[in-house]
Amino acid sequence: MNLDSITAHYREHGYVVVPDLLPAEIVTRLRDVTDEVAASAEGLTEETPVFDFDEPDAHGRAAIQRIKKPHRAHPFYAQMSRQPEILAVMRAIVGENIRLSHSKINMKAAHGGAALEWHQDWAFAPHTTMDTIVASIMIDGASAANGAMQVIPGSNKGPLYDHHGEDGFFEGAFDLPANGIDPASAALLEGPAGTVAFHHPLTIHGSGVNRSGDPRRILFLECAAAHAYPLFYPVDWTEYESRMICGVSTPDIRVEHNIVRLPFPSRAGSSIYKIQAGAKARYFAGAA
Ligand SMILES: O=C(O)CCC(=O)C(=O)O
Repeated sequence: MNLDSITAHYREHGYVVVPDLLPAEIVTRLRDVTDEVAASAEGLTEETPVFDFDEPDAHGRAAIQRIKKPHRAHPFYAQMSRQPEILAVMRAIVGENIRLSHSKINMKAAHGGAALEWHQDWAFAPHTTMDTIVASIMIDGASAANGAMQVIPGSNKGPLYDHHGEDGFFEGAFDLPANGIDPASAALLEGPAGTVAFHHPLTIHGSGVNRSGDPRRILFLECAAAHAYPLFYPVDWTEYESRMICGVSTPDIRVEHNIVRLPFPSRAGSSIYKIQAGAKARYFAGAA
């Protein structure tokens, strides 16, 4: 796929899947570094600043659910956020000046892993403009069997759906059929290891549990144009500046007229897994 067809697909459908974007040696290194970082969690079951875990099994062993902020956990992940092939796509979509907002690796262990219910990232992370984008880098091949992400094509055109429960608390998920959306219309973001998918902040997405015998690990790089200021967390300017990954920073922000509904009040902090634990909408978990 060339850059024009990548951006055209993204703009029309709210996502694009690009196989073979990354050099083979980078894909191998990504898998090796992730194995190495994951090995450092051996024997742990309780949350640490780097790891979240699934519920322990009958033997008291807990699989890693998430590596938090991997760009801080290993320099290779920081390097990944500046990978030229990924930046080329993001620059074509959100502009030349880009900041890493957040990174994470969601792990779905073989025969397990947590489902993530349908949601839009804009409900969690509104900015002053919608010039934000997420790159999902498949560390392992992703398929229907191992809980690949699914997206609703065209949902990037809006609207923003209500991710709050009846009691007014943020639940980080919503019910598709109740909002007239057929989950069967979803597209699967599948591909071999090294495939990179990009999605828009309004694109509805989610994923099921891993029914296969192999892990499903995805590195997510959540990025924003330097002119898009986050509306949902306090900024430490020095730390904020340290996350510039392309071009130059600016204190001049742009403001667009977009619907913003802050992810508050919240009972569960910032982890989507914990936030969705209280959600009524249970499409993927219900299907497990
Ligand atoms: O890991 C996945 O399949 C989906 C991740 C996601 O949507 C999230 O963490 O916000």
